[in-house]
Amino acid sequence: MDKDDLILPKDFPKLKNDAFLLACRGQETPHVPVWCMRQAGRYLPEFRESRAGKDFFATCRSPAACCELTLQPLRRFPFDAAIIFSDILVIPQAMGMDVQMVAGKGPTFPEPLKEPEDLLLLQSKVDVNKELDYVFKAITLTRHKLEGKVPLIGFTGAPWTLMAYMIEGGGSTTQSKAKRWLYRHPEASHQLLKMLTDIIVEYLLGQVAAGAQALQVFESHAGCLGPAEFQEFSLPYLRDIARKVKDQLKVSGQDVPMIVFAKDGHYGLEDLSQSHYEVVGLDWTIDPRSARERTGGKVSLQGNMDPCALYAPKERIYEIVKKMLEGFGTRGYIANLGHGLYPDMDPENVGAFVEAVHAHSRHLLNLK
Ligand code: 1CP
Repeated sequence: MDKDDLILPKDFPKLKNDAFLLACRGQETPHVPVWCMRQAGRYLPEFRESRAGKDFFATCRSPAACCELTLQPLRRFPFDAAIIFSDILVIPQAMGMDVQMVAGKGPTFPEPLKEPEDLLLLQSKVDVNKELDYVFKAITLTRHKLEGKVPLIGFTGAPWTLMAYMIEGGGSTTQSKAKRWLYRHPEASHQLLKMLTDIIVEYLLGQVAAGAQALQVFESHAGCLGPAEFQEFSLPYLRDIARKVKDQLKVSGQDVPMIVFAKDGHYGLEDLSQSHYEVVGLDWTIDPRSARERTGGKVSLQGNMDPCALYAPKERIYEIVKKMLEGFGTRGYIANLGHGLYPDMDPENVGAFVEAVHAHSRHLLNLK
C-alpha cells in the first residue's frame, strides 16, 4: 500500500478561495467562479502520461493516482473548484457488476441486466463504506493536498443514468434497451431506481464525511427521456437524493451545496429548480436568459458554453464568454461548459476560457 493510501486526519487546511461555494448559494463573489466538467482528462498530456498502460478502474481504486489526476488541471489553470477523479460507474461495480473500460469503446459491462429477474443477482444492500472506501480515501487525501486552494466537488451518477448503463452494457445513443424496461417493466424499473437511490444517498454522505465540499449529481441521460418519463423515472429520485442527503447533513449541522446536471433535460428546468438543489447545471442547448427566466431566481445556474467553442480562436472564445456572462449575469452563476472537455481540445484554449471568465466578470462587477 502507498503511504498516501492511509487515512489522514481530517483537520483540513483553511479554504482560501470560496468564490465557487458563495456562487452556489447566490452570494456576492469577487469574480464569476469557473471549472470544467472533465477538467481532469485526456486533453492534458500529463494526464495521458499518468494513465498510460494502466487500467482505468485500477486508477480509480488508487487514492494517490486519483489525487494526482484531480490536481493536474489546477496546476495549469486558476479553476475555482476541483472535482475528484473517479467515475459514475463505481456504483454498479459496488453492486457486484463487472465493468471494464475498453480502449476505443468506453465503459463495457460484459453481463448487463437483461430481464427483471437479473435484479436478484445484484447486491441490493451494499456496504458503501467498505465497497467505495477507496473513493472516500481519495477525497480525504485530495482535500489535504489541495491545501485549501479551492473547494473539492464530489459526484455521483443519478439513478436513471446508472440504470441505463447497467442495462445497455455501455454507452448508447438511443438507450432503447433501458427504455424498454421503463415501458415494459415499470415496477422492476422503480425497484432498481430505488435501490440505486439508497446507495447514492449513502455514497454522497460518505463523500461529505471524507471531505467533499459540494456534490454534483450527473443525470447524463436525461435527454433520452420525454417529459412524462422524466417526471416518473428521473425527477422523483433526484429530489429524494437531495432531500435525504440534506436531512442527514442537517443532523450533524452541515450544509453542503448540491448541483443537479440533467443533460438535455431542458423540459424539466422549472421542476429541477424546485428540487432541493442549490445549483442547476445546464447544457449548451439552453439560452442563458431564458434559463434565468424559467428558473425565476430560485437557484444558481452553472454552465453552459458549447465545449466545441473551445476549438475557436482565443479572441472568439472571449466574445462567446462575454455573451454568456451577460446572459447569465454575475450573481448566482458558475461558469462551466455545457458538457465535458473532449480529448482533442487544446489546453491553451481551456486556459483562455478560464481567463476570459475571470477577466470579463471582474470587468462587469467593477461597473456595478
Ligand atoms: O481513460 C480515460 O481517461 C477515459 C476517459 C474518462 C475519464 C477522464 C472516463 C471514461 N471517465 C473519466 C473520469 C470522470 N468520469 C470524471 C472525472 C472528473 C472530471 O470531470 O474531471 C467524471 C466526473 C466522470 C463522470 C462520468 N463518467 C459521467 C458523467 C458525466 C458525463 O460525461 O455526462 C459519465 C456518463 C461517465 C461514463 C463514462 N466514463 C468514461 C466514458 C468515456 C464515459 C462515457 C461513455 C458513454 O456513455 O459513451
